[in-house]
Amino acid sequence: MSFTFQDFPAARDDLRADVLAGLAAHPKAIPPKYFYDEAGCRLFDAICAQPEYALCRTEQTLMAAHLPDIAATLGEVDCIVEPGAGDCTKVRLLLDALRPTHLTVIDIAGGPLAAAAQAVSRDYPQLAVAALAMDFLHDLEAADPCLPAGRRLVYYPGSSIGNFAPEAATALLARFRRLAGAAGHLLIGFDLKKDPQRLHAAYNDAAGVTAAFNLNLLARLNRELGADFDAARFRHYAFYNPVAGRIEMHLVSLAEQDVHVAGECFHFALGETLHTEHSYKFRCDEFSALALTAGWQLAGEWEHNGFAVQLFR
Ligand code: AVI
Repeated sequence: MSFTFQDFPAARDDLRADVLAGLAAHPKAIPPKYFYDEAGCRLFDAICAQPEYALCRTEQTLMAAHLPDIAATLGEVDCIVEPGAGDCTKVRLLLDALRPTHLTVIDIAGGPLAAAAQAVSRDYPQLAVAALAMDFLHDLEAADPCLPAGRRLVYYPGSSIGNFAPEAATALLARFRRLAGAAGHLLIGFDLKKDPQRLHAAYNDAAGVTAAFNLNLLARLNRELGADFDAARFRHYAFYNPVAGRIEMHLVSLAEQDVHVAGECFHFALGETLHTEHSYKFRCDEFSALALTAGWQLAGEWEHNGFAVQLFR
């Protein structure tokens, strides 16, 4: 059994600078990666358990059903790399099916990542596990020297790619292409376009968990940047925009108000929005075309109940 942990503090994101720039922009916006403090991670897990938000359950079902076929299409894999691996649950299924010699998991939350990766290492004694604490959006390339040569598989499940605008998504896929190397593959999961009512419901669950997840961002800014947001004066607002093919998530100001963040004052007009997330939905042909522009060739495709997984080489 081998387990290594490497910290890349220089590659960490900068909450203060990003939030101040986002609040000074028009319209105001904060990158969705800042949802995921400890409470945000717990709330996201709770979202995945809501009856309206089927995305995570559907991907699990799809993977379990099609794994033998996915493995057969992939062939031999030496190393699996998972950016944004979180608690390393999803990759376990792949380890069982593909039996690689190496696993590299990457996440910005170093503590939880190290614990999860160590548990994987205990359960798979033949596997060399490396955990890299870094913000891969800043510095994915720093992971390259930590990976063994050979057939690499980049695994990016959960429709996380949908949280990037098309240009940024293409750029990230191109970086995955370089990281995978000439013999490498990409296995990626994404949410499909479907009945807008179903999409709308998924981001407006009856229990209000998605609303709490969205508003938790303000609590995080109050705690970590000494801000004075009053969450009761903002409304969670999420809707499907069929023209852009995305869910848009906002916090709408219910009053004219001033908010102080890290010593700076920001004015919100009544009804002004703080944009917190885009969640793009795709058709299969749309997504493979996007990946093609990033240098990936479609090698396989599996679909289940409004969710898809595509394999690229
Ligand atoms: C992580 N990501 C794929 C989720 C999504 O559906 O875009 C985040 C989320 N936001 C609200 N609900 C879930």
